Amino acid sequence: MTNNVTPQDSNDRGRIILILGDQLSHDLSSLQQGDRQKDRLLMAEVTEEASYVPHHKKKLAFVFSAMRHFADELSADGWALRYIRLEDPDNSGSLIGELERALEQTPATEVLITEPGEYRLKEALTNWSGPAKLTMLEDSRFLASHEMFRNWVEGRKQLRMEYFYREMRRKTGLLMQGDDPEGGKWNYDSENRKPAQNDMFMPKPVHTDPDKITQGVLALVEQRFSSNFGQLTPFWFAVTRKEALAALDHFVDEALPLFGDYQDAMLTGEPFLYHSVLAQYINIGLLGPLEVCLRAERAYYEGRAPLNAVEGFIRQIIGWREYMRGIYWLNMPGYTSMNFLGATRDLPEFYWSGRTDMACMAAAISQTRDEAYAHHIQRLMVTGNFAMLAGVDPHQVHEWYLAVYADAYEWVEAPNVIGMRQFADGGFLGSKPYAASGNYINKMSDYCANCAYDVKQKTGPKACPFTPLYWDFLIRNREKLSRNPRLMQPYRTWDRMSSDKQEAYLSSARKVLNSL
Ligand code: FAD
Ligand code: DLZ
Ligand code: SF4
Repeated sequence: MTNNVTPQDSNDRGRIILILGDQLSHDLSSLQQGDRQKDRLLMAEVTEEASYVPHHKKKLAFVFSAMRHFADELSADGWALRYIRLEDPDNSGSLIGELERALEQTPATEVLITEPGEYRLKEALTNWSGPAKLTMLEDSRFLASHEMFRNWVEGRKQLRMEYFYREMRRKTGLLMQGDDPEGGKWNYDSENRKPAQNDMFMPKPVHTDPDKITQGVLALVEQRFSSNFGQLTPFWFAVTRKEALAALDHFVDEALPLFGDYQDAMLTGEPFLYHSVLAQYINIGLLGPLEVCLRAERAYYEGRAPLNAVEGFIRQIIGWREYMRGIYWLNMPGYTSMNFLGATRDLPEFYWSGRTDMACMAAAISQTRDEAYAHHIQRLMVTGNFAMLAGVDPHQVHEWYLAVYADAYEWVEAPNVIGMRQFADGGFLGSKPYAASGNYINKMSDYCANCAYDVKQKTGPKACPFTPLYWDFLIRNREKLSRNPRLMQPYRTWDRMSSDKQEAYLSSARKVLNSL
């Protein structure tokens, strides 16, 4: 990748700067290096990007509307911009097709692009041999460059996010007092595991009314993607930087103070609790990860939010988010087809319909359908946990997550799903599979109280399906997992059970699996 391109490098015909749908940042490296007088911008809505997985309708509307608003801002800023809409009759359907069409109509000697977030597109562009030289710039919106991550990885036997996170705290200076972490501890997670009650005040994320542009996009999505998953309206996402900043302010003022305490809680009818609902804005470029963290840090220093909340929030962004990206690029290609546990079951149909008697699954899936959103613990401990316990093919699980969430891009989704969630990478990312029975869900939510199954029953037709599946998962994968030090205890517990009890678990699990 080249970092030092100047306008003088190109000849009189100027350059084309291709801006992707998740690169909607005015400080994007390609825009920073561009020349308003000579260069031309290209943005294109294309079928290929809109259908590499069957994206949720709200995600499609969000991306297209944010792209159109960003294009208007760039034009107002004095850039010459070619914007191709999805409904344009000459639209070739792919980004490369649109690049070639733009070059045919107005030749240029160079194409400038900030590195795409996904391997698939980076490969396609890198291998492109069109009539212009292609220069790819690093994506400086991330806080850890590829080089920094590779250096951090080098020589380590084990990669653990916690140590990477400490590096990132030092690098950014966030919540640091000299060389020491604010408050004396790096991580306050042990304070962040309270279950929530439904009489608590829950701040709702800011709802932005669709303007004319968004209304046009909503009609387009309804017309072109009517059979895609998800509820299109009410549509309330922010689609401009200004609106996303308002959403950030609202989160910091209203929800951040309790973000930490209830980070792992789940509650019927409360899809957002104290979560920020900002990932879609950060991932598309409307907000920068550092500015988001700085706002949260300021709230702490001004006494408006406690340390456990602010540290927890900042860790998700400079820790997990950057770490996931590093893991992705370290392992691509190939990461998305890993299947360490050899799981082959098809994704059950109810992941799309939400029709299941399991109250926790129905809640997580129906809110995913309505909002293109579920918070971390729902993704991790409900839908993802069930898929792993049931032995669902991790690639199908990956494609589901990539499709259904407004914040889903492969660079962040795949490490979360293939690595952290499904253990399909065999422990490259996490030290053990996150397998949990119904007890965990019962402790952290109120779902079980309204479920057709009984979380207290361990076996039999009324038993919570998670519990027999948990044991079945461990036994099914014993050869691959039993040497994992963090799983010794459950295997010892199993071995101490009577054979009748063991058989009761396994036969209950078989019945659940046969019913899927
Ligand atoms: P909050 O709970 O408010 O967290 C604050 C911010 O921290 C988020 O906005 C996000 O930017 C960041 N963050 C938190 N956890 C993670 C994480 N594990 N990895 C990366 N960033 C994190 N996140 C995505 O952005 N896109 C995805 O496609 C995605 N897929 C996931 C799939 C699974 C199976 C799991 C377990 C997690 C996934 N995550 C994904 C991480 C996390 O669930 C979402 O970032 C979060 O739920 C978004 O909601 P929020 O903005 O309210 O987050
Ligand atoms: C997600 C998405 C969608 C739905 N549509 C477009 C599009 O029409 N044009 C575009 O440039 N980008 C789109 N995107 C975002 C891209 O898929 C994203 O840039 C790549 O996956 C790389 O991260
Ligand atoms: Fe989910 Fe089991 Fe609780 Fe039902 S009983 S809500 S299936 S954890």
